[in-house]
Amino acid sequence: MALIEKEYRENVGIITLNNPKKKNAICESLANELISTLDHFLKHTPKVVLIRAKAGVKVWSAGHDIKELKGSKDPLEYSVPLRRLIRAVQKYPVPVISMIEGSVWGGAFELVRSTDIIIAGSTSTFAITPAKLGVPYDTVGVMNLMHNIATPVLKEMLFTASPITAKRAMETGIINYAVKVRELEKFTFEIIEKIKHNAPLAITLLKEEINLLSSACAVNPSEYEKIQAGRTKIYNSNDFSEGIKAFLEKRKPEFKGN
Ligand code: YXS
Repeated sequence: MALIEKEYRENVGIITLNNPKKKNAICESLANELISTLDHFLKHTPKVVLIRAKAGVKVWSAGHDIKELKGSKDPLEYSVPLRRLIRAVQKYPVPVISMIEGSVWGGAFELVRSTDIIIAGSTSTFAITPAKLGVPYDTVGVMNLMHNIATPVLKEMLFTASPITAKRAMETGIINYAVKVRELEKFTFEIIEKIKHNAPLAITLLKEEINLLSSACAVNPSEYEKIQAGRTKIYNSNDFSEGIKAFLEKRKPEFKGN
């Protein structure tokens, strides 16, 4: 069964997440379907791509498919589906807009943050949850999250793993707009119309420049290796396995710091 619906109309590619059974969790097949649909749309030279969920959902996406997380395996290394999907969005030659209804969790929050413009219904919420599951988030992911989120706000989101409202997200620059849910679709397509009538070559270059310059950062290699060694320890830790197990057993995790 297709985990997404795709539509192409008037130079806009529209991708609708459609895996309600798993609250649109980003499993390998959903990530692969999203990537191949992005590629497919390129054949029509789209001006904009929109990623959305079905109208009325309570959960836009529950984040990485926890059932695909395994203890003693790096959950976020370069080639995992979520990493490939986020790179595909960041390198996509036209603006990718995320239209949000419902709650956004974990890796789906990073996916949304990797899109270029984020328009949410006012009742949406956003949470980033490695601390809830004991996941050793990777440096690329942390960098993607850091883009223009004030450090104290990002630390609060990461350390508490609690959702923040669309209003707070807009006030802190995490998203572009929080609008009434009944106006969300109309408002989003008004923004899309404005982009569609501007110069595509200039927009493609601007997106590439912004993404390149905002991810430019010098890291001392030994410091980088130190972080990777720390990550290896964590994804081999009892806490990481406990985080996954607790979710699957529908109970609160008991982290012991080992
Ligand atoms: O019990 P069944 O088989 O019906 O399945 C349940 C859930 O297990 C399943 N489900 C998921 N399966 C895999 N991965 C997920 N992320 C996931 N989320 C949900 O969907 C079925 C319905 O879920 P249920 O009963 O909990 O629905 P609900 O409406 O009561 O609650 C919706 C949520 C989203 C509040 C709840 O499902 C939830 O808290 N999900 C986990 C959200 C989360 O922590 N996501 C982070 C995933 S890990 C990740 O993205 C990164 C690696 S990190 O952790 O680093 O950020």
